[in-house]
Amino acid sequence: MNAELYWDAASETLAVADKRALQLDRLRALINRVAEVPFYRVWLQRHDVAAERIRSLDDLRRLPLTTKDDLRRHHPFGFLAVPRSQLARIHGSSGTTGTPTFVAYTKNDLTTWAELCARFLVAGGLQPEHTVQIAFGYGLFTGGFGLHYGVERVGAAVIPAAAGNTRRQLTIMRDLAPEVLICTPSYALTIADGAREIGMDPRTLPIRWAHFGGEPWTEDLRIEIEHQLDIMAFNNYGLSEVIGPGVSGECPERSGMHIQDDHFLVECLDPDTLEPVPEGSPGELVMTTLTREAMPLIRYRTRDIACLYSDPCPCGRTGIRMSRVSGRSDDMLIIRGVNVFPSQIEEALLRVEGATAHYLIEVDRPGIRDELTVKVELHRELFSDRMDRMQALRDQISHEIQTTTGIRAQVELVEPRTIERSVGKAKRVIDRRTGAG
Ligand code: DLL
Repeated sequence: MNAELYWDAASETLAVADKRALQLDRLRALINRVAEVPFYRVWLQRHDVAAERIRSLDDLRRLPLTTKDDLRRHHPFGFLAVPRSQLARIHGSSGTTGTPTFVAYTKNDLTTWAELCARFLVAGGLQPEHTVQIAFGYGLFTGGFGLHYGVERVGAAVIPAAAGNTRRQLTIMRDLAPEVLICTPSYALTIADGAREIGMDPRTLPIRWAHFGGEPWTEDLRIEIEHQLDIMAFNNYGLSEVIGPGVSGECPERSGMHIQDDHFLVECLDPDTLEPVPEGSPGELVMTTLTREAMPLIRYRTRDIACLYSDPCPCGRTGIRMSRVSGRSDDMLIIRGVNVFPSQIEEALLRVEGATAHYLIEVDRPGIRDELTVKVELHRELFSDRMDRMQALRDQISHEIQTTTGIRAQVELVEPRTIERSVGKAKRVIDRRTGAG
């Protein structure tokens, strides 16, 4: 085993049987810790569940699920398992849907968090001699600070550029020559666009590796960004309630993100029946934080839809892998009775030469029928006055969308730079049927 390929080889390659034993020990300790949280204490007493009666990991299914609404109902500190005096930091979830919730960390939680980020950063090529530009929001969002301390833990230099001000990002990149970029995938596209706007070829930027996360993206978008910036891009996943970034990340195989399952137990459930789905089938990820001190969560419903794979990975890491997140169960659009995820539309668009990854999905219901409109920016050179060419492109995109989703969509081709650029999480959907969006 080449220890340089790992940050913490012993933990990352822990034999599966040993990991199960560790998970079980940690689960029992967790049950004792959450007894400090009234929400869990009441439940455990009512169902007569105690740590010593947890005999196997399957007993996890006897424990309650926790939802975002539960967190909201006990806002702001109802889920704390330690006295407030022991808190070292408080972050907030981005509040993609509804009001934000707060997440608290002890000093040990912050150390664990940095370790977990270090693991996936090193798996994706980060070395102590590198310089890293972090273009995630700093502040309540967990992306900036979470990755910042992960990079420092590895011993690399951080440029805390934060999100936005694309011109300045480019100047920093040009002057300080970081090898690694960290941001959302949609912001990477904005950076590439910004470079072209000032007459710079984005492929000549010094960046060689990137770690993208914080929002769903497709494999086709990876290919597109890697081509535009001439980089190698890695995916990492996390959510504030569970810790932030660091829940899972890709290894050099890039065939799924290894969940750091010595710290997070993951289940994949049918979101309606809450029964486990077969391995490799899409379901909602449900996470139990095995080591969090300040705000441990049992069976937290992430709403993220993905598949799990437990077959061995050639990289030697034993963490179970998750697929890309295809969408959130609450982002899923139901259009004329058909379930459609924005990621399917992205996949369809990127199959068409000439279409860019800048798109907006609009859903209306003018009468009784749902209408789906997809606005797509075209590459400048393809935007033309020739009606027949534009019509052919529109038809092709519409055909791809129909093949992928089963839904016929109106396609509007729009000029370059008419769709608002993201500096963080991209907004892809406007749903006017509910008054939301
Ligand atoms: O976005 C944490 C994070 C920051 C992860 C930076 C990775 C990098 P929240 O703001 O609470 O936390 O949003 C969490 O974002 O439930 C997913 O729906 C989505 N998400 C995060 N990473 C990915 C990813 C951070 N790699 C929500 N692919 C999650 C798809 C992702 N979706």
